[in-house]
Amino acid sequence: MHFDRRQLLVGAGLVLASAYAPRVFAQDRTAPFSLDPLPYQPNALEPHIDARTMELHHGRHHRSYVDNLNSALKDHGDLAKKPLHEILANLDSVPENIRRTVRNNGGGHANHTMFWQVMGPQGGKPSDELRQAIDRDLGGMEKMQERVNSAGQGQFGSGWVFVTVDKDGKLDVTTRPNQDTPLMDGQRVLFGNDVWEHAYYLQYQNRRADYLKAWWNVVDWNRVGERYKMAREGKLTI
Ligand code: MN3
Repeated sequence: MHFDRRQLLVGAGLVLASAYAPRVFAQDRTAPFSLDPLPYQPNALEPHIDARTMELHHGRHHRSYVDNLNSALKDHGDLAKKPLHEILANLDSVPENIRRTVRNNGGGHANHTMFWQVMGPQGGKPSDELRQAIDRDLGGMEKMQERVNSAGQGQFGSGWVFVTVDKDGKLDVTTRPNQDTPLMDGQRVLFGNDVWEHAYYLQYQNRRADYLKAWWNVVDWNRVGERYKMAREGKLTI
């Protein structure tokens, strides 16, 4: 049987489209928040991220952010009616006695919800639209990776490195300490990497640079592309 290149690409596209049926994003939920299951097996990202790290990171660390956030909000019915991105963008209006808890754990919930979504065992390639934005705003794939790696490496202590996207689709690279997120400044996160030691220490020990480099192997560009499209449509929240 003979296939030309175009037929092969169309065929591959169909397979990918079915494998990547839109996932329900935890976008606009309100409290009590819940921990969604990992969208793949804990060992799916090996050899780049080991299963034990994934189990602990998702099942213990992320779960504790969700539990702590819910318990902080449980006597604040007004806040509990707001979606997470709105709470995070208006931390000044969160009562002072729970503000730090909401900042740390609400940020942690938003950051990790994004994090699991943008990784996967089948990385794919950025969509044409996203690729053009990466070329235009970040100097291409290679330069973007260098910039993200170097920002992630330069984040002292715990934190995150993010690629943000604005409503015009413009991309930028930024970092935040702890569980802070650009959502707290009303921005949107296209994707990002967790540089807390809990994200890599079992496998990489203190070699954060090796983890940052290896992480690109598990970025799911199909998912990132979906998020880019949602951002352009004003539908991306967390
Ligand atoms: Mn983490």
